[in-house]
Amino acid sequence: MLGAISSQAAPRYDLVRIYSKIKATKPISIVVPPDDSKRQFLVLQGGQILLLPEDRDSGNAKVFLDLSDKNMIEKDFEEGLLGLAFHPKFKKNGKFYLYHTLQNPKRSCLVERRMSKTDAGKVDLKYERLLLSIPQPFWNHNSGNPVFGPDGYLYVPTGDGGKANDPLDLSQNTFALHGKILRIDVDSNTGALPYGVPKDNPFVGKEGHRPEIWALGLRNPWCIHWDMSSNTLFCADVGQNQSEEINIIEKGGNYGWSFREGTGKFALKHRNPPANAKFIDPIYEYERTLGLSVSGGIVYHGKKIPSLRGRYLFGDWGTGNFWAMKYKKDQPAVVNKLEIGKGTFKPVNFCSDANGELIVLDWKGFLFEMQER
Ligand SMILES: [Ca+2]
Ligand SMILES: [Ca+2]
Repeated sequence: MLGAISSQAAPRYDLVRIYSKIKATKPISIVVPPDDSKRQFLVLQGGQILLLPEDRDSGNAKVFLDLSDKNMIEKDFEEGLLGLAFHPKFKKNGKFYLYHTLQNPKRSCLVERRMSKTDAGKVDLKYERLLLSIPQPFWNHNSGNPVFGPDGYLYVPTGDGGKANDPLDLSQNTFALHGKILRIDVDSNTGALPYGVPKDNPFVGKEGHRPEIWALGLRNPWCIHWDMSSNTLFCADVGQNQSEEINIIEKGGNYGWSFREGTGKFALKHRNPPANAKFIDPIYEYERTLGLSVSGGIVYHGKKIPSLRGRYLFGDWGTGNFWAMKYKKDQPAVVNKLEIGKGTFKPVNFCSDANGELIVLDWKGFLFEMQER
């Protein structure tokens, strides 16, 4: 196993339920637009985006957008509304981006939407611009939660298409957009594409490569996070049956799937990588004794939990285990398992609220804040 487990006595924490009067069925993320409004949008996998009220005791969450009548879901475990990202200039242009699945044919889509120019606070329901439509051979591993980077480009993580064993070998296929992190410019157009390809993308002009690819060899990244203070792109990649991974994404990096799972050879596939293949190992991995599906998080920069400041927080959807990682470039990651008073718990995402404080989303429909005991 990579990364050291610290043996220091760790502080203890409690997860305290917030917004308990709001029905948060299968929450995916909480997103705060970059417009100083301090609004907090709760994305639900079933297709709704709710505007959380300022008062955490209120049950009055307005529906911002409702896509639940779209034919998004055949199998509700990994399909549905899987991401929302506000344009960095949202305040000016009102644009935001949704990532969701659609059926017949099964696909995952990145769509640009915008706010009404006449009806303040409402979405222009007539405007919809399709940027990406990625065919999905299977219902699972669609990835999600695209984010804008410090460069203003949109980073879109995609899964390997699904089923087990990456059966179509898509993650290493540089013609395919599956099993990748894509980097696109939503503000321009390259050729006939509805988006621009940044000229400094690593595979621009390279034969046999889609130029949108920023990194490859991923299985089902859930989730990616740009820590703007250290200019680092974190990526949790869900494993199959060997390892759950935390990766630092580098331009043009190959993260190994499905030749490898974690730092080891992916044992179920009898396929050897090309002799010149170079893979980037995760900075941390854990095995089945600790969990079975990693949920990546955020680097915490809030004020309420001093012991976690500057730490990357992540957890496991299967076991409810929860960790804080201290990471500095070129140094081994130090990971602490957090002692948390809780019952069964399925962390699906770790988000910042409008004040930069942590909100943990439980797939069972609960939102929590964390308090140091
Ligand atoms: Ca899929
Ligand atoms: Ca990997």
